Amino acid sequence: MPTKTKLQLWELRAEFALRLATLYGNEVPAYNTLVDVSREVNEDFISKNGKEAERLGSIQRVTAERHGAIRVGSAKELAQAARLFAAFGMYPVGFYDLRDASKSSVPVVSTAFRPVDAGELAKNPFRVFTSMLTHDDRRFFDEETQKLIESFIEARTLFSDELLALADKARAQKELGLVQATRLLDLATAAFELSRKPVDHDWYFRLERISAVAADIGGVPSTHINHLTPRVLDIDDLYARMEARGIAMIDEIQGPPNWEGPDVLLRQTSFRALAEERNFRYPDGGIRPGSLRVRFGEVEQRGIALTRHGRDIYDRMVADVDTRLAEAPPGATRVEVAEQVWRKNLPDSEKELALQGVGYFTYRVAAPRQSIAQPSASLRELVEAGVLIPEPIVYEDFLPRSAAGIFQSNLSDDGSRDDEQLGTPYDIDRLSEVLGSKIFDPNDLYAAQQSESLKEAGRQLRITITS
Ligand code: OOG
Ligand code: NI
Repeated sequence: MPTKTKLQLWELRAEFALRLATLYGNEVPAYNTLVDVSREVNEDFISKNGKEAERLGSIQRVTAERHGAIRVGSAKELAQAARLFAAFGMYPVGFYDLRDASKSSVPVVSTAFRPVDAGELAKNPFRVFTSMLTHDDRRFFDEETQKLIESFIEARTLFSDELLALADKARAQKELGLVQATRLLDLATAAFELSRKPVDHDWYFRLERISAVAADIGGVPSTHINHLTPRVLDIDDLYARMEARGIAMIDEIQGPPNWEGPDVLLRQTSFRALAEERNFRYPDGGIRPGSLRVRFGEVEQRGIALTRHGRDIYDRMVADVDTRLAEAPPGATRVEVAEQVWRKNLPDSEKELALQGVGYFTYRVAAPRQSIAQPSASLRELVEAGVLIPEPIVYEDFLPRSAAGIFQSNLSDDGSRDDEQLGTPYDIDRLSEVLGSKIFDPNDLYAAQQSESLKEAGRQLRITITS
């Protein structure tokens, strides 16, 4: 904890991330192993690759970088979570519909709370993937179950009035005095601690038959961190080292394959949920111990953010990989098929990723004004002449299909869903209403950062940069 009289939002955020890591490491010791191995992977990567290794984030940032995942049960709880995260300078970005992204029963819609500007991200990029149970979705819950979930959720308090009031104060003042900051951090961290209260056995397993995710949200008296994810610079290396330590990982790394071209978007993998002891209350009133497998360990490797055009290419490649894999001879793996599809569709250099408008970049002026004679020049001319240097913008968000894969790989069975029923429609606007504040579109944030840097380069060079 910094010993200052006042803490800025980013300092509160950094401290919040540290405290959650301590809490989670005490609850799930395997997390500490994952962090140790991640540190080894990053140190080795840096010593092998030098300065280049820091292209997608300084080593300080990457070492401190984590994302958490939490799950809440209602619109009210989500709106309160938004107030809480705002105290740490974390705002909702992106909309993910996991109901459609998975075959099994994952009845949630999600957003991620994170810093939105580059300076804040560089100071501390902590983000929390936050999912809300869609208890009104008839594909999963009949009317009776919906009502029961609603009254169960309504009767609990995740975030106290004192906590929310302190959070509102931090947001309004953009800082908090040390005493109140300490109180805010104590209360906020405790809100994500695994509850020791007994779990109602029959209610929990009634929900689990529909969806293990629904049971984890609506079957217990409070919320908790589901996982906390460190970032590595080489996820293939991490995967191999974890297996070598005898830790069973999920079958594959989600997201883009390992290939010779630039890393884009996000690659993730996880180890399976571990059994944790919980107390259950049975209908006879007795309380007896049992175990649940809900929380797991995940790790991520981040790449370059893709433009809308780049994202279309990515989505088409994912579909293409599925089709080819279905037609491939037995034994072919997704990763092998994906490598071929990627080589065919994606530029294999950062420069082309930038110039073909596939990835987001900022542009640094490298040569003096005298080197350009004309009043306007194209971006390609300027980059090829070495006047402007493209620097990648890192992807700060998530991927719905990978998220669904992560949820799914940790379910012991698929649960149940009735696709004949009509789902409750959710999109970024509806979830913004639920939240009480506008959810940022990640594309808008990246595009603004890119165009701002081009404008600045144009000013410095005193020319018009054409696309
Ligand atoms: C969230 C799963 C999604 C990710 O990294 O894509 C996620 C959850 O399990 O609650 O964390
Ligand atoms: Ni995650």
